[in-house]
Amino acid sequence: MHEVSLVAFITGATSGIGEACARRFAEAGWSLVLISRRRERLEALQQELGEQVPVHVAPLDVTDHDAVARTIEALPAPFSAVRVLINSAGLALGKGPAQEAELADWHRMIDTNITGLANVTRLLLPRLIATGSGATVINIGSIAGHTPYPGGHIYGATKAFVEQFSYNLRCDVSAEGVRVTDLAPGMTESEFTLVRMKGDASVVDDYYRGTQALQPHDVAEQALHIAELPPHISITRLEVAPLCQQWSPFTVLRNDA
Ligand code: NDP
Ligand code: 8X3
Repeated sequence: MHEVSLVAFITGATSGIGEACARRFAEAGWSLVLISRRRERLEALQQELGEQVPVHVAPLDVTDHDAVARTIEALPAPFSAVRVLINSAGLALGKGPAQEAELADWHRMIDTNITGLANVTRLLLPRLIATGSGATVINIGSIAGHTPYPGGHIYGATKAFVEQFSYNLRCDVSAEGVRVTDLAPGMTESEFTLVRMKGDASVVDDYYRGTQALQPHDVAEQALHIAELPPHISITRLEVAPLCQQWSPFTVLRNDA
């Protein structure tokens, strides 16, 4: 096995932005701890990236506090000095208006994007603080946390949580040498839309049609840049969107239509 170097702990590592971060950090020589629910994908990644760097994988659901605690507690010694945490596990469910949304979908977004992120962050903080200078938490927020849009309801609100939590966390841990960033992407082509549309691939093709959306590796490049900055530089929030994605003008509802 290769010698364990800087360790990046990445959630949501089996797809999209998290997977791209795993690949990009491995390319840059970082050792990896990879977290997600789908065991086969994690093991395939371990086999592939393990050719380059040491990789430890743990299949788990970030909403399961006890499983997260057990996994962090049981990290093999070489992987326990974590320098970077990337919280990428997350999802949106549904695109219809709030009044037609499934309440169960709202709960799942809150559980994953808020509770799951809080579980991993709180339980890993002692390790990041022990690493000290240069340690970094990169929370994958979203432009949806800042900019409202129809159908964004709970999803956007969970990402507003990610933004504010990142700022508040920074207040507490910067004296310990730990940096915190809200890395907020716009439209990124991944399994995100397939998950949001509950497996309806026809909607996915239509959504990305005629666009040049961000690719997960575009976001991973930003994450690596943030992690490898000199320890005195802290990017508080970085919003990155494809050029093709634009704000809307205000919509005015008229009663004479
Ligand atoms: P993907 O659907 O491609 O990836 C999501 C990842 O999260 C998967 O690896 C999935 O793995 C994991 N995951 C989901 N739920 C859980 C859970 N309960 N426990 C552990 N892992 C979980 O989407 P993206 O890569 O695009 O999304 C990553 C993050 O980026 C999300 O937080 C999303 O909100 C955010 N984002 C995405 C944008 C986009 O347009 N794609 C834009 C802005 C932000 P598994 O199923 O194996 O558990
Ligand atoms: C996902 C980005 O634009 O689909 O966070 O809401 S968007």
